[in-house]
Amino acid sequence: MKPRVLSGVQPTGNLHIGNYLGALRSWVKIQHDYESIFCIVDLHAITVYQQPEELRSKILELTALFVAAGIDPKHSAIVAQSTVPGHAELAWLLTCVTPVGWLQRMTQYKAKSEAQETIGDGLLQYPVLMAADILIYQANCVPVGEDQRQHLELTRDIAQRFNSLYGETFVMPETYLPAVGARVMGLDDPEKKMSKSEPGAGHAIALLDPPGVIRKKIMRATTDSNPAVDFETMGAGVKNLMTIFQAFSDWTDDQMVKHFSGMRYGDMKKQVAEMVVSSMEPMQKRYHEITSDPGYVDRILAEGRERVNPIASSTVNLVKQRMGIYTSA
Ligand code: AQP
Repeated sequence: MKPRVLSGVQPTGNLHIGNYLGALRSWVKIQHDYESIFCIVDLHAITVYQQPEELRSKILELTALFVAAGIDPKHSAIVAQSTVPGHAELAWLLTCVTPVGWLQRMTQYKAKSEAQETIGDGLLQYPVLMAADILIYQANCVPVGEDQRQHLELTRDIAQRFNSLYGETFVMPETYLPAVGARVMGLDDPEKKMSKSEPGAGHAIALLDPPGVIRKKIMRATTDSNPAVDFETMGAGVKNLMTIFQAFSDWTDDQMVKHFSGMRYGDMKKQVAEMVVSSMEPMQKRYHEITSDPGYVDRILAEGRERVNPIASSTVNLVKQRMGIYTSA
């Protein structure tokens, strides 16, 4: 039996090249080495208010983007998290073994709660739900971007605590980070992670941005006061553009240094833009083909649910038995 891989993305805002290089591309690369489950984590999305109609359409858009990016729905289950009731159920069971101090220490909680007038409890519980997403499938491997590393460590802590209280139950999941592109920074502010929820037209490159928009965003990206690329002294903005190029091209460090050293920023940006545009084009074409069949995405989500729901139910049952909760025969 193949080991299992699990990961997810929130259906919020527009999926960007950071989400792609940090997560989605790894999924595509490794999916056939594993029994693969990829989730649209809509229960996570509502930890911050989402306009309901928009959320509904983002779930469908994201499913189509998974397939357009190369997830093979015949092999990999694509699942809307809320359609498998076990995720929320297991999250509650795990909440009961999770000290609140562990959750308050999470950097994403601190950052996201700062931006809210009133902090919903869901924002604090977010990493417990994420632990449930992973542990419910006994996933061995979780490919994510760097920003999720802390949540993965917490998942292992929760699993270990449960196992020590109630006996060996959960598999310990391993974090999988891409070698290049695990943390893509904002084009307008390279000190900040590229993020869907960050305002600013020049911040992120969305996967569905037309070529002209991609070019414009990259040409306006923040650099530094040097005139040309110098790998010894480059600032965060130039480094980020080099990371983006390298991640899309799969070039080695040596190739990057040979090709770009001394290149003026204007010329370098043009090459980065063309690399991104040509990488996005096939995905965008496929996305438009997929969305021209109105029932396709719904069928994929229904099939995904069918495939994973029995695994989820069996884990929830096991956890209930271990905890002593009543389970019908
Ligand atoms: N800038 C990034 N670089 C590399 N990987 C990234 N990821 C997110 N931003 C970057 C990875 O994308 C996956 C899905 O992320 P998510 O939607 O679950 O939420 P997030 O991590 O909070 O991503 P965003 O874009 O910042 O969304 P919002 O603004 O809605 O919170 C994860 O594997 C993540 O590591």
